[in-house]
Amino acid sequence: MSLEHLFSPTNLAEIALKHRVVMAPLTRSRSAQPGDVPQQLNVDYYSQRASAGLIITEATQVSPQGKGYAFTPGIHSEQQIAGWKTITDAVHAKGAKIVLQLWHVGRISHSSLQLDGELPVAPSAIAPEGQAFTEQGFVDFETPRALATIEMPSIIEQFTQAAINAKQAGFDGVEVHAANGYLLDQFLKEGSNQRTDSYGGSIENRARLTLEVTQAVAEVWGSGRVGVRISPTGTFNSMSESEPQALFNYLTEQLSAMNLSYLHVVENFGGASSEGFSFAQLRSRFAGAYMANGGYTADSAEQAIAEGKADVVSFGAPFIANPDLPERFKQGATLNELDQNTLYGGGAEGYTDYPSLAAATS
Ligand code: 8OZ
Repeated sequence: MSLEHLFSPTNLAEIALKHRVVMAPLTRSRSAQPGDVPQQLNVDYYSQRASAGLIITEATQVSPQGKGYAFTPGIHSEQQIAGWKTITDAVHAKGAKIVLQLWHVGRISHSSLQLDGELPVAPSAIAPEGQAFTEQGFVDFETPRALATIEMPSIIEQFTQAAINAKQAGFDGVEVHAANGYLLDQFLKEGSNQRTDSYGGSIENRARLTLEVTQAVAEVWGSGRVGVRISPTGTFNSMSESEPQALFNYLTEQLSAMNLSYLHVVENFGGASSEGFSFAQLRSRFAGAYMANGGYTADSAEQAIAEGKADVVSFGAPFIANPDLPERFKQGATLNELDQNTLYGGGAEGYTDYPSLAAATS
């Protein structure tokens, strides 16, 4: 099958891409300790993958409070900004584009990961099911502390400052992480949001924080360099929503009016069913670029773009095991298999030692 659409250039508003194979954000928990600082090992990993049309970094905490997993990087300290700068320099030297994913985990954290052992914060005091990944191993989630209405500006401020820091670190833009059960998704979906203030209840109220954060970040970067990631049907991290179509149609219309770079839609993650949900309704409501994600192959991505269902497609798992994924797609080459045991934490093994085609044939 020809991959002419997948390998044609495009513009995500202000961000120009040489082709449409995007590296999805991937948590790998390998920043330097203490301080959650990007290091040379991470430079090697990202520069190996710089043949992507666009790299979206792993989720990166906007503040100490926004952290929820051991060893994930931040973008709130001088050392972290300097560490990220070494990554953006290396990726740019190879001619690729890279945006930073801005992350606040909300309740998907643990007091042992928070400053002064404080409880994680969330829209409502409802504990998620499951366990947090801490430096001491997996521990049960706690019941989070519900944010007071007067604290909401400080949440927006955390994203704003992180967006400013990302600019200093030399990125091409930022992606607001409003997917997969983290803070913004916790506000969006009713199972985790039982607030009675202007941030809970109606769809308009539940969408408010995501819209305010995106607006604030767009003021820092210019809207054409800001993307937003959503997972309308996702149930990962104990998410539930009875009216996802109405909620995400509304959110998408509001985001569309901001003239953003792209909308990044997790169509499929962790086996949750998307039956009955129309991603086409989001696509038709969004004026900017639509980035599809979740279980795509080169052929299904080509087809989605050819049929106008998406503008670009992001690949997660395949990019972990295949640093030269675009080249493998072009050649129709076999893909390396992913090692599930080296996804999170550790060093170079399962991180920077997956072979490229060139290495395998030399
Ligand atoms: C898997 C493990 C840890 C974090 C996400 C940031 O789902 C994540 C994540 C996924 O967006």
